[in-house]
Amino acid sequence: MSLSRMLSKVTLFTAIALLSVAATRAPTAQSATEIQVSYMDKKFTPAEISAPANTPIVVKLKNLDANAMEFESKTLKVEKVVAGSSDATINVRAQKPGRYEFFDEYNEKVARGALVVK
Ligand SMILES: [Cu+2]
Repeated sequence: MSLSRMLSKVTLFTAIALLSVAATRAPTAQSATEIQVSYMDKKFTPAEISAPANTPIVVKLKNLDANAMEFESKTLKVEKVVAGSSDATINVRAQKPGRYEFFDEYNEKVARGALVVK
């Protein structure tokens, strides 16, 4: 195949890939599920939260503790430092059904919770 033919194939392939990305993102216009969680004394309340599958999730986190904490989840791919006595909004992408653990990275062993997506 000539180089120019190859390049046009690559361009076409890229265009198709971009279009399919746009197509899969479009239905995400559905409204997000908002969940309130508070944090104090190395505990999340509630420690287990749930959300419907395939819907973006917004975690409204209230750090009631005087110390900063870091909300983190490896499986949800989020992390956010939240100053003491302040609020934060954590945007989580739409997820498949499953159980996703989160924790305060500063107190990872004890300060843990989970998001159950059904
Ligand atoms: Cu971290």
